Amino acid sequence: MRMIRRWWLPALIALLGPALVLAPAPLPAAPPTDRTFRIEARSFEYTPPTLAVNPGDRVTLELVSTDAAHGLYLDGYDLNVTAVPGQTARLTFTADKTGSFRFRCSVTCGPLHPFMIGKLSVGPNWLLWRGLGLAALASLAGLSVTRT
Ligand SMILES: [Cu+2]
Repeated sequence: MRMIRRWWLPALIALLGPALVLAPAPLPAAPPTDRTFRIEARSFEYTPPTLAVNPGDRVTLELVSTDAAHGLYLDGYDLNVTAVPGQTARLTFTADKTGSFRFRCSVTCGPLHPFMIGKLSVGPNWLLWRGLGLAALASLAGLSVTRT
């Protein structure tokens, strides 16, 4: 068995790896707007469970509970709102942090309360795309040494 190295693959990996990690995320395409989401909370889920906004958007969450008192605590933004049945609770904030943020129920509402979670995405998920790019580079590195 003999190892054959393709000289250009390590060079390509050495160039693309840091570029993938260090390249700044492109500027958001859409200008910031006002967005309102009506979120229905019931034991033990949110509808819709995922929200997506653009960085800089002014976001209003209208939390409506259909059975018992529920809350919504937004990780990363450290915001909380609680809703009782029959009343709409509102929370307005500017989405000035990019990334993926969990929101979870902040009122102990029953046995599955810890699993009452949702997700807010602010901007595209660059971390995921960078991760996929690095994974592709890693498989390329695996191919750079070929047994013949
Ligand atoms: Cu709860």
